[in-house]
Amino acid sequence: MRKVVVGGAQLGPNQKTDSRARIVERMLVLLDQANSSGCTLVVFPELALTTFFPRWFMEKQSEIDQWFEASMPGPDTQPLFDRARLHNIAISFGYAELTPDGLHYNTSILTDQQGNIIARYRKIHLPGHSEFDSSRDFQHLEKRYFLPGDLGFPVTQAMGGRIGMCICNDRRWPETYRVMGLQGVEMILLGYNTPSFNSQKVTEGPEDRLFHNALVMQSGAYQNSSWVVGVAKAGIEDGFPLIGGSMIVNPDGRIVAAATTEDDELIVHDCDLDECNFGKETIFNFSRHRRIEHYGIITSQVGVLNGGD
Ligand code: CDV
Repeated sequence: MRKVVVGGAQLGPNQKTDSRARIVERMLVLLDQANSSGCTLVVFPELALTTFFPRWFMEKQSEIDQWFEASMPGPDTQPLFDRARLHNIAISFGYAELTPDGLHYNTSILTDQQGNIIARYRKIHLPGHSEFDSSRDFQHLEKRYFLPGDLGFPVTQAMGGRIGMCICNDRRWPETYRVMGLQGVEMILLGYNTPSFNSQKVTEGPEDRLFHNALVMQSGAYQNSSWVVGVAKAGIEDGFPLIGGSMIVNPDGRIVAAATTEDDELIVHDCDLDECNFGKETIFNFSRHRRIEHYGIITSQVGVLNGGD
């Protein structure tokens, strides 16, 4: 048995006017709760430290950069690392990263239980658009503010197993899970900020969004025989609703813990990484069953080619 007691630390909304310090205080409360529940790993959402600022159109780089962290930890985030170390809890959270070279990424990090950053992931599937779109009720300007991640989908030896990360829209793409699956991933940490409505299709509301959320995480877990820890930033942020639906999914694709609110809420499950073994050795034994001679177009072709012949 390789046990990791995982806390999924869903955050309620962060408003534009909330300071980093105030948001970190709420994260510390969740960390303390996680400690009381015996957690050894706590996962926070995408862009945990700020509002989901890509919903706003900005032109001035100085205005954009105020949402980014130039150092991690920085003065506002150091208390998170200190509290996690005190509790002997590894943490993972998302934030907007400004590198020393001036590059902008939508990033997640993972620490060890001593508060050292041991893995970093930069979001690869950036949804949305790069220019103001007057047809939308709200913007989704990730393509404007972030570069696509340049680190691939790394899987790291941590917590006695193989841990990977991805961010929000990545969870909708089977390639995300499979690239980590091929590195033997046993637990995927995944934060998200998902608007409750599709700004381009008014009929797609929260019920559909929650359904798709569960569908992709459950299938990704099952098809790669890996735990998936999906954690939302939820609730009404800057007047725009985000879904909750945080969940922990086991390697069989079943939801074993689920959030019930759209607020700060901790979900906990005692995960045994050895539960990944059965699927990886049988139906999803990749080395026995994959037929890569037929998969070439997955990496040589981006869009759909007409005809297919
Ligand atoms: N933050 C995200 O990546 N959100 C997307 C929205 C645009 C649908 C998501 O896939 O949830």
